[in-house]
Amino acid sequence: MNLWPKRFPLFPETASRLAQDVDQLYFFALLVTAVFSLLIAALIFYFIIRFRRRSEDEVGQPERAGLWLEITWSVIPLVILLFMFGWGSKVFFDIRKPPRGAIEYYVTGKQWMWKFQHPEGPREINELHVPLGQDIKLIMTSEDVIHSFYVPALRAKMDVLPGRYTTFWFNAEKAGAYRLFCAEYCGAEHSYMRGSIIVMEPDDYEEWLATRGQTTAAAKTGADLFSAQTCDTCHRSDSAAQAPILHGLFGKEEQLADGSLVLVDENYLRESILNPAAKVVAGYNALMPTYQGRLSEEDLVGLILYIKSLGGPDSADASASNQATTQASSDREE
Ligand SMILES: [Cu+2]
Repeated sequence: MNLWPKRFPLFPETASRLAQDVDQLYFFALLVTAVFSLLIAALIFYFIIRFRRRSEDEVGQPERAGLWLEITWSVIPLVILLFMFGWGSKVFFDIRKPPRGAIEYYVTGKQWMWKFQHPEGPREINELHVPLGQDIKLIMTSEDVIHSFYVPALRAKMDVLPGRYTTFWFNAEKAGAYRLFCAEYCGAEHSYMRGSIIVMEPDDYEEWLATRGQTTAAAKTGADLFSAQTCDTCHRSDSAAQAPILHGLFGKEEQLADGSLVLVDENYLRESILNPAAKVVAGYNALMPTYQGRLSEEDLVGLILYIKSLGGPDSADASASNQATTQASSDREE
């Protein structure tokens, strides 16, 4: 239920339901602040007049507020603030937690541009075309300094950090072009580091994809790189394997040599490629050389996509996860 008008003057557009949620919370906080400010200001004026000094020799008597009055003015604000806290937490977690099955796009920030990698293969700079009404998850990293991915129409932003992946998600409800800004000062041309998110009707998006020359799926590029870098010498599925089998690995919990568990996600894969000795899986020797400085951010994304395409712990058939991106929002729990 949306209690608020669709569009506020002086406000950027709202392109998603989460953006509306943020606005509702924001306006509720504004309303509470305004009501209490006016109430307190009005009472101050009332008391100034009501309890004014009436003669030259009048001496004030100290007043003690009644217990119930004190309890009332403590408990009512407490309830209102806790309500705002609860509501704010709900919106915060909704923003931070991408739904399962969201379509995954990779974003690389760089002084001073945004680079995008579609799961279907196309790459874009400073423009990202996405379909309407789908859960879109962005997996983001930086090639140099800290940037921040900010789309005012989505009312959310996320820092983009070198050396790790952060995520951002949205589900656009309205087709159109929305401005993207870098919201973290990142050097001389920071203010030029902007772009647009172009939300298209699903049919138009398919058409747009078809016009892109490069149609090699990003996972395929990763697979080529995987053999070019001879990763397959050790990561193989027969008995000669010197290294963990990558089929069905993504999303699994692996036991490390020291007995601790690690979730195989993008950040773990990235660390294991660049700094293989950091978290060695139990039962294997630390044989793998580091690929630090030998792979670009795009190469890393390709390799991670390839490993993801080999399936996770729940996929009976490893190749099934290749289709995961196409069913996208169908299995999203609301
Ligand atoms: Cu930046």
